[in-house]
Amino acid sequence: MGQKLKVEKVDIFIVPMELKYPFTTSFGTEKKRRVVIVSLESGDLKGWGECTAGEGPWYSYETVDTAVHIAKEFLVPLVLKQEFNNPTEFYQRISVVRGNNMIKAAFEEAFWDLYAKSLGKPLYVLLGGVRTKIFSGVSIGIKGSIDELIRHINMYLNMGYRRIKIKIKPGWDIEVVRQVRRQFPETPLQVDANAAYDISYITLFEELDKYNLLMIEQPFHYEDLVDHAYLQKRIGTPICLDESIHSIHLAKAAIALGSTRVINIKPGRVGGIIQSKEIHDYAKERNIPVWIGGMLESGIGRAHLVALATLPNVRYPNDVSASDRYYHEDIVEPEFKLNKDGTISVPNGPGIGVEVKEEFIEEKAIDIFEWS
Ligand code: OSB
Ligand code: MG
Repeated sequence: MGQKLKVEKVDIFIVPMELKYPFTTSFGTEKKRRVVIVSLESGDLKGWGECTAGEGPWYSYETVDTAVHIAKEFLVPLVLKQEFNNPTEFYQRISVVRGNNMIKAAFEEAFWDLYAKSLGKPLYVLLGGVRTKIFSGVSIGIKGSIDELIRHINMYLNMGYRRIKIKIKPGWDIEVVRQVRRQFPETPLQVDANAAYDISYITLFEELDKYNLLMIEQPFHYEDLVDHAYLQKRIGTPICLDESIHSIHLAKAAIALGSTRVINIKPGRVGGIIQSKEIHDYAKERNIPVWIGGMLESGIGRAHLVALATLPNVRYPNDVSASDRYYHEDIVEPEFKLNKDGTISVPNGPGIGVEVKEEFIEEKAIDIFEWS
């Protein structure tokens, strides 16, 4: 068995990363992310995690700056110089902080990487992963025109992606889906509303139900489990909740109410890998398939997503695309690449299994905080 790991040093890097294409959802456009990278050191080992908070409180209330504040004032003092036998002990220690899941997830991810490296094992093996390649889909933002969207879909299908997700919002929905379906009648296709609608749009969803979509992601407000359940009774297309599911508790409520038939699991949103796994396991027992969502992560967050996507109840393609779908240059080596069969291979080295380009990060970082 492993030995206790003492967190001897914590580093936080704020790394600006420019997306290749602006990413527009019903709540706004992202072009540049300030990525918050957390590294934990013990002896000669280093573990890495990534915070998925955005610039503004749109997808979630967390932002880059609130994440850094919670890290500095609360999380670092809880873990620095402390010893942990395993990730569960680490998770319990930081659980005294309510909410703020994205920055807690970054710390827990870093500890998992450290722990897996201390055992010399790949992270996905420790998590109970069952596959060495994961199915990769692509999530495409709202574009200036339907023609432009169709060009992007063609580009990604030609690269080998096997599932397309498009964003919808009022005024960019039924006509878009109609034209995309006409061009791509057989392509596995799903839509994501990022909570832009309410129950008054029920006839629009009954109409969308006719387009053989894999699922409809988060149509309504993130707190509205009841209306999602009502909608799910009226349509055959599975509803998949994203924003609504912040924890195992909400996953239980949504499943019990019939608000969701599929769950998008994002470690940042649910507060880490342990919570992700707990939701995965609970859904598995109830025959609710899951898949792993993304938040435009750099290679560090991506590596954790890839490890989670190896779990057995991940039964749809994931929003985990190759590094070059997002960024000109990633911060890990090798970068994540798409195989010809639309999969991404799971790295087999210890921990996250990819090398972090530390010099590159130090050069690019606009802020670095260190504690030891
Ligand atoms: O709702 O899934 C979402 C990106 C930012 C915020 C919310 C979402 C997304 C995506 C991108 O859809 C998925 C990816 O990382 O490829
Ligand atoms: Mg979503």
